[in-house]
Amino acid sequence: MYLNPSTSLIHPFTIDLDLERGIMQNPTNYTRRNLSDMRGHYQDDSAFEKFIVENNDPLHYEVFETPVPKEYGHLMYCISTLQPGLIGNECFMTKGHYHKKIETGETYLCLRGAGYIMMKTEDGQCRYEKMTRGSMVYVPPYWAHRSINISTQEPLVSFCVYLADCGYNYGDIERDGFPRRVFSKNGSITIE
Ligand code: S6P
Ligand code: ZN
Repeated sequence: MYLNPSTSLIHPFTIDLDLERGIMQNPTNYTRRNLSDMRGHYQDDSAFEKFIVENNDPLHYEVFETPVPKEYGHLMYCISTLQPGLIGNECFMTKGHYHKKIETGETYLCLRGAGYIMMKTEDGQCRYEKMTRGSMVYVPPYWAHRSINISTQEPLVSFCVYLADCGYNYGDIERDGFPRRVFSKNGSITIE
């Protein structure tokens, strides 16, 4: 058997997903972001601070992972569950990131809810793709990506697959944001 020295040989395994609740049973890695972790990302800073105080810094989104070696050849996957709500009129969203290995892509399969994957490139292109149950969005290499929940009632639950050694670059999005934002005004969605 030929073994690539940069890829560990591990045993196959199975994990159970609760598709409705948007959780992974017994995840090894669990990331919880509260709304205060999103400081600087929403357009309306005063609505953001007011929401935190009035709602006691609520849960914003969660990521459940069962890790594999962070090495060339392995695939990582997660369930990402984004709460519904608005800051002012702006729909709840994740921070968003480029992959550190920017030449690596990702797939997002929507399990529940409704929203968008907002994407941009370093040379200023911006695109978005709609997410409803059963949509599988392909995020190609070089595109930063964030999830946006357009429901005010239901979480947006995604199942994502990406290269285990892709890494994260959050700093560029914290500095520059995305060119477009998603708002819900009197029940209609606008992308501005
Ligand atoms: C990882 C993938 C998702 C996000 C998750 C949270 O490559 O894109 O697991 O990490 O949806 O979003 P963010 O923007 O905080 O990483
Ligand atoms: Zn990613």
